[in-house]
Amino acid sequence: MTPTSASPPVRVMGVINVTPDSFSDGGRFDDLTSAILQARRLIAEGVDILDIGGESTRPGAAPVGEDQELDRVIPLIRAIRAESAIPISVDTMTPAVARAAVEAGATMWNDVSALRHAPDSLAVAADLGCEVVLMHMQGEPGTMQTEPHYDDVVGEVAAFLTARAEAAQAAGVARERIWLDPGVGFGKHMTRHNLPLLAGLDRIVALGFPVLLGVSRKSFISAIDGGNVPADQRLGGSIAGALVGAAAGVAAVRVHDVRETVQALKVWRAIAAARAPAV
Ligand code: HH2
Repeated sequence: MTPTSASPPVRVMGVINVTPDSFSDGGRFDDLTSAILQARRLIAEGVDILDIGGESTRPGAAPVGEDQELDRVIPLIRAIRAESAIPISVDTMTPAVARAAVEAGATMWNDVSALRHAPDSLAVAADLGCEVVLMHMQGEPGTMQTEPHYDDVVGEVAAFLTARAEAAQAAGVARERIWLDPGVGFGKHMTRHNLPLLAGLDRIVALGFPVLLGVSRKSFISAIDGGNVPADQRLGGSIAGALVGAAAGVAAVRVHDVRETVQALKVWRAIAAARAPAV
């Protein structure tokens, strides 16, 4: 997709994991003070949305109890909201955490289970009236990378997301509040599934909902680049993925490196707009 001066810029969602074990920033922001400083830093770097998570979803991560998840995310959301109007998303599969987060000032529920994790997820999302991200995942976080299988990964992800968007609307979630996310790395073979999915992103965008894309620092970048690249050295691949998303028309990218991504998207947009015919 070639942007014009009229197309909205791709938004940048900055990740803050208040966890000891997230795959790339685990342990860095798991006390309130360092998490608040990181939020301020990402805001200064031009972030559009902050995504706050209190439970790692990496394969094999230990599940976290509801009370612990609340203790991790709610004070941070409150503290950010006390000093900024920045949109805040909460990355959780637990309806009670989403509810408390929205009460504390979050505006979006980012659910990697696409509102399937708890029996009341759909009803709570409808009741909260916030924006909701429905993400595709094959299997459960603990085991999803064991043997993922697809006959047609783009078609199956698109069909799943369509069905979840329909279920959300049937439960009372307003259509204009629904976002879709293809779930790169969630129950997908490193290259055989993630790469065709990224190459076919335009088909997910064509479903007609804003699309959020998360490729930042993910393992497939290391797999392509020799197989042994630590998470904090995957910036080049992360930016390549963000630009592929931008070209396919995603509405937002979920990233750890905000400043660099904001700059890459600005440059991409300026060049692409210069190529568009004058109107
Ligand atoms: N990826 C991660 C977590 N949440 N949410 C959405 N919507 N899309 C994603 O691609 C996505 C997500 C995994 O990344 P991270 O939060 O850095 O790691 P961890 O799950 O280990 O906390």
